[in-house]
Amino acid sequence: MTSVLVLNGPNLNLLGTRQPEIYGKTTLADVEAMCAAHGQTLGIQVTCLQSNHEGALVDAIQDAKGVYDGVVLNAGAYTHTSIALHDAIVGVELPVVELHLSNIHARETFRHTSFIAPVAVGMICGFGARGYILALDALIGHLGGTS
Ligand code: CA2
Repeated sequence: MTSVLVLNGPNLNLLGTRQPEIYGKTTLADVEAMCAAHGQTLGIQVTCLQSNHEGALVDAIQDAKGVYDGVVLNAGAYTHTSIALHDAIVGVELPVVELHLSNIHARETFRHTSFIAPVAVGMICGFGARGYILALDALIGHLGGTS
């Protein structure tokens, strides 16, 4: 069975608690439940992880090799800073779909740069929590599935 890791980075555990005008009212638990339910619809296994720590995210990407077929990654603010995450993605040679709740290109200029984008299959941003569903569909389509 196709297996996908949905990996969320720093502060995304706060989803739904603050800044709903930017990130919506959906909690991380809601997002993870949505991903699991959509995985069932697609007939794939979805595992969700979140960490506030860059090294733990690097470990999760490295550990994904041989376990998962691809990764949906919302690296949070590390998107804009982390060469380590960029290198980890290159290192594992797994397809990664970059995902952001907000439209990072319509926000502060420091959010316009992504160290993930050059090594991702593609990016989905600006569609809120629904973006996770779109990202799963995009990843399964990329892997040769039906979506
Ligand atoms: O739009 C996204 O998904 C982001 O990855 C979210 C990051 C931000 O640094 C990126 O530029 C874009 C921030 C996640 C913080 O989430 C919070 C949610 C509620 C309250 C406080 C933070």
